[in-house]
Amino acid sequence: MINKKCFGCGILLQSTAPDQPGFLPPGKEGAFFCQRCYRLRHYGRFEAPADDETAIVKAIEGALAKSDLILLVVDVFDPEGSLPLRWTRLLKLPVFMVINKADLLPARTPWVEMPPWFQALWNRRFPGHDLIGMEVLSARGRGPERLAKMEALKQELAGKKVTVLGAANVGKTSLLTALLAAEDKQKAALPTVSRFPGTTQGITTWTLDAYGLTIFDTPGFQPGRRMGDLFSAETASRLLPAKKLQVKLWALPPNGAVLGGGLVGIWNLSPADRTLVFFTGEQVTMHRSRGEKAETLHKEGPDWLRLYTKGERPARFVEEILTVEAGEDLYISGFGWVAVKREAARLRLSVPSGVEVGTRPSLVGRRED
Ligand SMILES: Nc1nc2c(ncn2[C@@H]2O[C@H](COP(=O)(O)OP(=O)(O)OP(=O)(O)O)[C@@H](O)[C@H]2O)c(=O)[nH]1
Ligand SMILES: [Mg+2]
Repeated sequence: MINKKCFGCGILLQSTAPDQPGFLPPGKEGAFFCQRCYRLRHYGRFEAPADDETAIVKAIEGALAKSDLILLVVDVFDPEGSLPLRWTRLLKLPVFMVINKADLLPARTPWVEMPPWFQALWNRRFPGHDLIGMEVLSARGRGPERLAKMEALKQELAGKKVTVLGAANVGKTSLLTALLAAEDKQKAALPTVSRFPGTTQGITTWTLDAYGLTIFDTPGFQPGRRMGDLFSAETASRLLPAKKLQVKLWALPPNGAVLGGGLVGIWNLSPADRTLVFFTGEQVTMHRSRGEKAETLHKEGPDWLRLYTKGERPARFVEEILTVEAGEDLYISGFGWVAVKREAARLRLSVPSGVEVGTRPSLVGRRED
């Protein structure tokens, strides 16, 4: 044991067991990053984290015990997946919500529409827990506006000890990096961020002296009901939008279907055409079809359609028939959503078993049509 934590992911470093977490080759004991972080940062090669959810929750509780405040990070692409009910037991301190990845929203969507929408979801999920503040931002990116947001957030949090909490891949470490960026830190001394869930493995502690602010970054666990949670880290990373959401509008005839990534099938069971707007990550192939052809394509997931790594085909799909009112979304956690325009639509949905789906008031696009 070297008795020092990896700067990148927070794991305790050691030089004795190459196949165990936190390994640093002998002779490299002075390095800041474990071998896993080194490979991830330099070659983009990801090795799954060792800890299970119980160990992660224990580590998070340790950080919470030293904190005044929770900085809860949620991903604008997957509000429901970012707010699993299982958070309830961790919400022991005042909560400040950061709605991250706002850059993914269509250009015409005003960011100011997000806080009231997320506040309503929060109230439905965690009644009795108050939010002490909310901020919409993009942890990734550049520009003076982003710097101003980070400055405002640091002032808001000044003098506090803060635990950053959130599901895997929502951008906790990216937010921390953005907060540290203006502090003149070298890139090489910043924590590891990646498109794979499970990057951060232990608690890392950061201080911003000018603000009397201490930040604990934490590992995120996979809540289990997001699409990516059912697959390998590689497939999960492909579901993650890296740039503005792919928005596709279709007038779907009766019995017409839209298929996505070999993962989602949606059929229009309404008696007439329905206008549906699909929001997904840019790597999801969407395809319109109908009849027997649609059933076969969805069932077989041909190479050109499927997003998941070959061999990862879900064992079981479940079907649901539901009515989505005009002005509502049908959300598929971790995959995206379908906004229904003008008239209510009766839809048949097929998704891998275990994924959270449901209807909600439209998140964006109220003036998209
Ligand atoms: N488009 C966009 N992507 C972001 C933003 N913030 C983070 N990401 C991306 O989301 C992915 C996950 O970011 P991380 O900061 O590693 O997420 P995390 O919550 O720390 O994840 P774990 O450590 O696995 O719990 C990376 O690919 C980031 O580049 C953002 O504001 N906009
Ligand atoms: Mg992280």
